[in-house]
Amino acid sequence: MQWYIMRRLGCSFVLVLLAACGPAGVSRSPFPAVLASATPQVPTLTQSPESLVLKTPFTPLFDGVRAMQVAATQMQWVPRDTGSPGWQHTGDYIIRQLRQSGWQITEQRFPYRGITCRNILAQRGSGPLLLLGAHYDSRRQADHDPDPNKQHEPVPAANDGASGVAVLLELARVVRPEAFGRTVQLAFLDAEDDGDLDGWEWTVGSNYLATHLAVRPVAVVILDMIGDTNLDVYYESNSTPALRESVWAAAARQGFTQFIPREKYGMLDDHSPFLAQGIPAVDVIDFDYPPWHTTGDTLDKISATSLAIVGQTMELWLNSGGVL
Ligand code: 1BN
Ligand code: ZN
Repeated sequence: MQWYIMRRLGCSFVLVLLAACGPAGVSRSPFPAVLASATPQVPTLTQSPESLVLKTPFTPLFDGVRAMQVAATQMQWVPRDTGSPGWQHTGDYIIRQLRQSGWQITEQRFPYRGITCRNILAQRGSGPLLLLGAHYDSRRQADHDPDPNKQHEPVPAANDGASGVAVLLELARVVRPEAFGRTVQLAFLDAEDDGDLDGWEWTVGSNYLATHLAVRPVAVVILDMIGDTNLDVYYESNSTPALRESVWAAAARQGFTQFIPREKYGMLDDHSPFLAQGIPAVDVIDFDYPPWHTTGDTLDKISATSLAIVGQTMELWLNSGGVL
């Protein structure tokens, strides 16, 4: 926490430099630079975490169309609740993609109610640890479905599951932590979403990770339900204020008005176990999503543009060392 606040104060001049740089990239979406950058360019940074300065205008590499393909790939496996064949396929797919992108992978297996759960951790870089997480399991029952006959069917989980994984895997493809003096860990969290079903708890995987940390992160960012075609991401009220301000500032820097710096909801989610350990954590979640925990949480409800807005925000935040 102390490290984080010191960096925020010490690097506030970075904001001034960044503010001088205009948005870059071309796409046919209504949002400039959102879907894919026409001229990929890795930002040049000084190597020292003490003096992280973007020397070139920030041109995002994150490609929303690719992220959408990652979401679509997961949707061939429904359901993906912990222990199911679709969950196994999804975990194995995540590992293959991370290997291809050159990340070091650790599988964290642990028992819960007779099932062996699996968190998948990918790491790169050196220096203070920034952890980005998303759950890859899906809810096994659509208990919020308006049709009582469908409430025992599984949630397809395009937004509430596949979207966060899609953004993390596309970030894995484009982000190079070696260039900005940070260790980045991408955490694909298990068993978040079967809470209150047959006595299951929420956030089982993140709870395990937060209580079995090899290295304590300086900041944790959770991405959940961030693919909604109608994206509006408000401050989540339990999240660490300085950290959420820095993420929303990265969005504002790119002109993404879908990040709204006002509190709307507060909830238990995968950031909660880290907060309980005293680790700064933020939940990036758009909870205004009518198909939440229904059979209607399907691929047509999410968009490449929304994935790109969140992905490019996290890309800039990471490239700025998590201090924007
Ligand atoms: C988020 C997405 N959550 C579940 N799916 C966390 C949550 C749990 C939010 C209970 C509200 C109530
Ligand atoms: Zn859910």
